[in-house]
Amino acid sequence: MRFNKSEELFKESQKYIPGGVNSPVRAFKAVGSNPVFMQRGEGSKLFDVDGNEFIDYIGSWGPHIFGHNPPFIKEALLKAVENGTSFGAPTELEVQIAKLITQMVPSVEMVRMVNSGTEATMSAVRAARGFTGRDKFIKFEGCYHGHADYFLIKAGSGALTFGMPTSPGVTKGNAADTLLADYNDIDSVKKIVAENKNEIAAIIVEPVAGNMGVVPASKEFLTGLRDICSEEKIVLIFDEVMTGFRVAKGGAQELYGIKPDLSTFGKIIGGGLPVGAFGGRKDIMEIISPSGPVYQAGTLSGNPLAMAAGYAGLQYINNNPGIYKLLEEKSAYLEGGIRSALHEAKKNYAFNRVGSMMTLFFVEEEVNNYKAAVKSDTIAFGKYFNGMLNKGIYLAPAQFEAIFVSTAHSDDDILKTINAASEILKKTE
Ligand code: HOZ
Repeated sequence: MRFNKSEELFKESQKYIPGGVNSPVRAFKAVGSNPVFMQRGEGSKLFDVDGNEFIDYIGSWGPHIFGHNPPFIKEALLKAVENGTSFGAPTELEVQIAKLITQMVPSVEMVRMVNSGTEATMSAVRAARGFTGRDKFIKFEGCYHGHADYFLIKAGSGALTFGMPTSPGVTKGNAADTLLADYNDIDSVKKIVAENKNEIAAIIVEPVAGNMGVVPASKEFLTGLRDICSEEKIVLIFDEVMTGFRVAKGGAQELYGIKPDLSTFGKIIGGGLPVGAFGGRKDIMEIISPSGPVYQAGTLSGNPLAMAAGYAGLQYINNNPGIYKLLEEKSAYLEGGIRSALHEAKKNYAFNRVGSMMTLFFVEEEVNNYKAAVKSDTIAFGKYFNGMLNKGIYLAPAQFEAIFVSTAHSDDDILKTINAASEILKKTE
């Protein structure tokens, strides 16, 4: 494959944009190559500026559960744009989407729209702090909740990929209120809670971690968190920015049967447009301005274009519950094929999957937390990634990320992916 035009654009972009990209992971730094500049997405495919075609497993990092540019979302957007792009005033659509979310995710009694997952998580923590009158919160090593200062402490995703899980620019004061526990280790949480009695506002967790690669929480762990939060009057926040409407209609909380106090969403909720949301118990949500004193605002929040795309997507999911069975079948087919390819290549790498989110870890031991994930051979992963890219398979360009299957991936797409993996894994030392 040739990437001449992408190479040229990357040279040019580095003059004007830090690192040449508007978000770090997409720079391909972690896999020792340069980013591919994309031009168009359709169904399961992405097409780049050099005319190359890829089977895409990033799906804009999760939102494209139906593949790129599904007709019903495109139609909804085109219709909405006829009426204008932004009002900074309430619309009927905001009421409809809020109502639909509360129906699809029963723990969400009230919801506030924002513009990204980062805004959702930072607002949820602020709400929890305002509600409890406490400052500290617990997060887990390797979990990523966006880039607000106090989350960038032992964070996942790009922060972990680029070896800066704790970011410069975060003040000691900010860091002091972030308490770190080990994912899937309830004793580490109990210890911190005992040492900080009546000082912890919230525990925030990805119920299926997606930002140290895919690492599911055990049911016992999440149940343990629920019990501790109820006993200690701590607000339990599920960060479902990746898992919401992706692993089940009601998100990971439906899969596990556990009700958080607050949840955060992003990705699918905007149908591919920049949207996030946080919601949950009415008594907590009513602390948010203007019904309560905790300030939270945004001119573009509930933007009519974003709401139109998001509502079309959520309605489709709500009316077609069969899509999760379809996603499971496609994803299981891909998992089975990759596992066979690993077996043929005599590699015993860990493969974690929850529904249509998955990660192949280049480490021959079970990955159930951050410490295990970071043992992965990222050099070998880089070789695998570049080998797959050259065969037209577009994976997440970092070990500590998820790949996503959409309803648009055909059996033929998946078979091509398995065949490519089988060839590349045999060559990857
Ligand atoms: N936060 C995304 C990965 N979990 C990366 C988004 C991007 O770089 O575009």
